[in-house]
Amino acid sequence: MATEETLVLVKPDGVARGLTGAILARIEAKGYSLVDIRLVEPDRDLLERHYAEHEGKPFYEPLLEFMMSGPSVAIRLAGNRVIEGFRSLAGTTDPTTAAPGTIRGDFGRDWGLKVQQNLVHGSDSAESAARELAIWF
Ligand code: DAT
Ligand code: MG
Repeated sequence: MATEETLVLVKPDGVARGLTGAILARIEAKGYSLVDIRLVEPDRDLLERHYAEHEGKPFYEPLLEFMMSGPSVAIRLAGNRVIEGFRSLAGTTDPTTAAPGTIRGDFGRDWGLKVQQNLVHGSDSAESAARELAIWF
């Protein structure tokens, strides 16, 4: 049993579209535990730290602008292999090709935008989770 914690974000598109409850319902139905939850309006400094690995990529500036366009719901989530498990629930990055049954596959839209408005973030490793949780909480 490998109980872990991960950072989940319901991003500004998810909050603005009123999908926070639907996304939380899937997380709870899976059996993961909400350890902490808060509404955050991140500033540029926070987002530069969160997305440091993407600095310089073509979608970096649009990504930061999008993430500053409204509040996100930040969740400290715990569970057995939750890091991998939540990313599986979320689906692949591009909502156009994310599998049906996943959050991004079921709710994500293809607007042909410069940045993927794909509803959620989930940490991609134990190292990322520890780093990101310290940034958002
Ligand atoms: P993920 O959120 O699936 O971990 P990521 O870490 O590679 O994906 O990228 C962070 C975010 O940046 C992602 O959720 C949406 C945006 N993004 C990534 N790749 C992109 C691309 N090729 N075009 C537009 N936006 C992109
Ligand atoms: Mg990522």
